[in-house]
Amino acid sequence: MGKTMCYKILSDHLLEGNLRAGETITIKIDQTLTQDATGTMAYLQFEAMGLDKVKNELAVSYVDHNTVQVGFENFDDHEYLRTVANNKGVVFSRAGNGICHQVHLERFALPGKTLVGSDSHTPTAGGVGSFAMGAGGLDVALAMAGVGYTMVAPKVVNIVLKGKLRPFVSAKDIILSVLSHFGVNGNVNKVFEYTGEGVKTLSVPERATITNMGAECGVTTSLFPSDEVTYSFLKGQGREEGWKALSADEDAEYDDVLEIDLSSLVPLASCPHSPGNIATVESLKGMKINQVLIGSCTNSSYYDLRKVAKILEGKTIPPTVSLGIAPGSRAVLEMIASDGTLSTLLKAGARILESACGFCIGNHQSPGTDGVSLRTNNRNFEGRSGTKSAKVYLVSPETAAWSALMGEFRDPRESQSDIESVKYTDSFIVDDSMFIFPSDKGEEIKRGPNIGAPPSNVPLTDVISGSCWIKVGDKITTDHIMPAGQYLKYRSNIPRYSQVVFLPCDSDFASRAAALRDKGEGGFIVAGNSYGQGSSREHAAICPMYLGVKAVVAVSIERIHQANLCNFGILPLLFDNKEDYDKIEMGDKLKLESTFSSLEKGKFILKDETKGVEIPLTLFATDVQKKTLLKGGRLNEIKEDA
Ligand code: MIC
Ligand code: SF4
Repeated sequence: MGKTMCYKILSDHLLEGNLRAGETITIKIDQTLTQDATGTMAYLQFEAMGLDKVKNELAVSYVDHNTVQVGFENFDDHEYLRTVANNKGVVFSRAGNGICHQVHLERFALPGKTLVGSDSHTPTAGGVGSFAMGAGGLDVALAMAGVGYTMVAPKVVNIVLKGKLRPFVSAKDIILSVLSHFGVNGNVNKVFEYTGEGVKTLSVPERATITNMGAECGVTTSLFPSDEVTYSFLKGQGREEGWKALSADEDAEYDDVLEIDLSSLVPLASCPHSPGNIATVESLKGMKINQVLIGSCTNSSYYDLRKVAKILEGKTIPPTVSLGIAPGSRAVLEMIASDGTLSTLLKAGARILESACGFCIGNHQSPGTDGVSLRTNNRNFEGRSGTKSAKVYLVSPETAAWSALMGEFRDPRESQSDIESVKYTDSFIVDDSMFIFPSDKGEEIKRGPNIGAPPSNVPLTDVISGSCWIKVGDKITTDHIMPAGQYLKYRSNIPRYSQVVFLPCDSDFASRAAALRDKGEGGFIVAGNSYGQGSSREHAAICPMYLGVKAVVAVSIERIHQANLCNFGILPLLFDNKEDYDKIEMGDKLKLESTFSSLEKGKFILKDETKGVEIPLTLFATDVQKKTLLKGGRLNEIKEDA
């Protein structure tokens, strides 16, 4: 039987375990990436491991999330990141150089390499055939220390692309159609592998838009084959020596197959408040809009912006619309500046934003009250934009540009622009001057007052008594658990950041939890389906841990968040019977007994002493993670091993 591309790369990197779907395996990690909002914790944790230098092939630290810099905190973080990178042998990408995933794709990602990044959109690099996964900062720190990455061998879903996209329909519409099929949950431990004749009609940036947003389905990663299109892209970047052909065998067997006829696709949109709420743009036609934002790691390439400029050319946006455009990297900005595209965008009334995450993470450009915002990024969770009452729709750059001109939701196929005259090109400006490559003389590490040590947990106790501190519903994202935007600057200051745990759901949570913790109670979070979807931020585990949360009891938990819970010693427990979710109420007295033997068996009984019921639960953890949970988290294990 032939092999999938996924299993070819995994078997090349296998360190331990049986390479069969569902088994726990450990693989060698070639490359790592971090960004500033998760990077400070990752490097503090790396420092705690006591190593002089990183041990993996390539480690890159990007500054792209916290570049608004209100107050001293972000600049201090950047200085810490710059100096620790220099000291530990990490390549540093300075603020202004661009968004980690766009820049990594341009300058470092390679077919057949493994990459883990402390950001959930790391699978963007799958656009060139890299096996790239998002992970918590601690897992990335371990990969930098040369420790293999332990994961569940995935099921592989084959997405067969047929035909060719029609004008004004683009890669974003492909991934939105994948999302409409698979949804935002139920895809844990799966990999999407794209094959079929349609693949060769897509450029690398288009492929990367698709692999980027596989993260919204919750898959481990997404992969495109490495072919002549990949070669030409890497050649344009001056990196063709890293190319190799890589694809699935003709007779590879897959766990599931979805066929998409590209020529039948139409412009689509993700409606509020989930990337999985898909509608056709045609069905939204006429809805008035206030804001259009083009950019983010999903759709900010040179090709994207040239298509946008073609639609805007010679026209001006109406006074009721604010249009912001953030090129994905400094190289993209340089290219649009040198060929006249930038001036077309400016003449159309666009506000040019920094090459950074910015609006996507709610760092700026919050919409007005009840505003309708069309964006080309990948997440539209309620409140993520910084305005709770706003409605954010995710669309392609073509839909965004045409709607910006019309002042309302409109299908870009109505536009008369000669979009087909915009040809994709692999001729890029390459300029590495905003990278700092590590030198032999390690610089002294600078730490501002906002940077505290990562806290660790206490080891597991045999009895956990406490109560249900919060009960939440389905699809609780890490943005609900740990809001970003204006609070991002506290990422390196856990006591301060912990004050906003669950703020969007329950503004009293943090103070109530801290008071109960101080009385010696243990905290239980009770949740529905797909708890912890979205980002890789380990703060969604660290801060609840800091407040005294001991267990999450849920119907289901997403992959990266489950790993983060284990890394910080919080038990991830799943209801054996979904209906038991209804039995527990907030404030109920809860108890777990004989946790040591329960951990061993993977089966727990939760006593709800208020209701007088016993609820059977299954531990969602591998054997390796069970050991971590017993010690109260990975940091304790590391300290013991040292
Ligand atoms: C996101 O898009 O949600 C983020 C911000 O990039 C996160 C990382 C973080 O919270 O710092 C992610 O995707 O992992
Ligand atoms: Fe940055 Fe947004 Fe991409 Fe996250 S999704 S890395 S915040 S651009």
